[in-house]
Amino acid sequence: MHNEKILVTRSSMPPYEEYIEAIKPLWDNRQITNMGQYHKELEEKLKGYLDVQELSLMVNGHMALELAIQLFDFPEGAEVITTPFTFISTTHAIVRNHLQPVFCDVKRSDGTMDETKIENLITERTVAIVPVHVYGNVCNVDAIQEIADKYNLRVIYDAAHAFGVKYKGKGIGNYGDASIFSFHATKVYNTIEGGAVAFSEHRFYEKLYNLKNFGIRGEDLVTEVGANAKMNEFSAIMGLCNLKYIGNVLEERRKRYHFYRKNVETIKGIGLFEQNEDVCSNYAYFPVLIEEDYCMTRDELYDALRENCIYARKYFYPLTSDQECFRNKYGRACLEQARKLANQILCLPFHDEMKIEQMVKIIDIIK
Ligand code: T4K
Repeated sequence: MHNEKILVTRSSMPPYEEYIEAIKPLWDNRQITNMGQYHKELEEKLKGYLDVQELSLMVNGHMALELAIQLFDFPEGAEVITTPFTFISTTHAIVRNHLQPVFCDVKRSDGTMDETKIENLITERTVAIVPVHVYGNVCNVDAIQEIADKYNLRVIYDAAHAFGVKYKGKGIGNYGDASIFSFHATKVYNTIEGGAVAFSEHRFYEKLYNLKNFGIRGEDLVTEVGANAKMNEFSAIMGLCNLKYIGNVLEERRKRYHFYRKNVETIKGIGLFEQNEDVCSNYAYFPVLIEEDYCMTRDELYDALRENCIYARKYFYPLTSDQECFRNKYGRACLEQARKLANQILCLPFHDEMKIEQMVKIIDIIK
């Protein structure tokens, strides 16, 4: 235990024999990709689990976001209001669609986009809002929709962290025009690599099908310019297997989350995000804020943990707007709160199989 590495997360996997048994048929029929039987089955099952009307599986969360944005045929150079306090994928997806990100500040309470600062950023070139349910914390979806309706904007949620989250009893993928999920190995639920777009307008299903499969509609027919973003059958089967255990995974996470919370919330200088009563959480991450009155800086604590083989991560520092590829390009608005959070944030190791001794060790070091 002394020198055991404790990483920020650990992939959930089904029992080995179960997965091996489940992939056996692939050796008979040899259809291992291109929307096979398991792809279809997983799409149906996830629609049910996530409580959404429509869902299109993707090769990963990033392509899900890129293609979800592409769905709307926004004019080149149009502006999209988004958050810089996120994984770089969110901003890349906007820029790779030839759109301009306009960064909005976030809230101290939960790290999501500050809805009171959106309207000031709207110009006649604004076409959409891309907020992020960061750590599974739900954005103020009602206020954001109101603004979108007032200015005729699309809302595309990056719900990469929000698998299984419910808001006011409804699946989180029901809000906005579309939401994307990530099923990456590091997420609450994984298909090794994978993702999905959830939406309610059925016509988007056909369009996303084209976008993820080269626009091919028949052996001799290509109707649209598309990418290749299909989920393969090995991933789909991993998804089907993992889905059987998701209830247990979430319960184990819930217990560990409350154990951490109870033990760190009383430590001077350690801040936590607020919990929202309307949200049924998936306990995706355990982020803490290392505030001014803590006995050392965030980076010093990060180093102290590493010296003990504990690999906490600075998700999300630096702000995407401060990354080398975007710096001085799109900045305008004041990002005071976002920058403060980025400098204070630390995600502690957290997953469904974490041992209580590992958590105690981490808590003791922080204390
Ligand atoms: N939007 C948001 C808000 C996102 O956070 C993400 C992804 C996306 C969009 C895009 O979705 P995807 O295209 O990725 O589906 C990780 C993930 O690669 C990335 O999915 C995730 N967000 C981001 C926040 O974190 P890294 O570079 O920190 O991963 P890495 O390799 O350092 O892994 C961290 C720890 O996880 C390891 O120390 C051990 C554990 N791990 C990792 C892998 C790869 C496992 O247990 N199994 C594994 O296979 O990016």
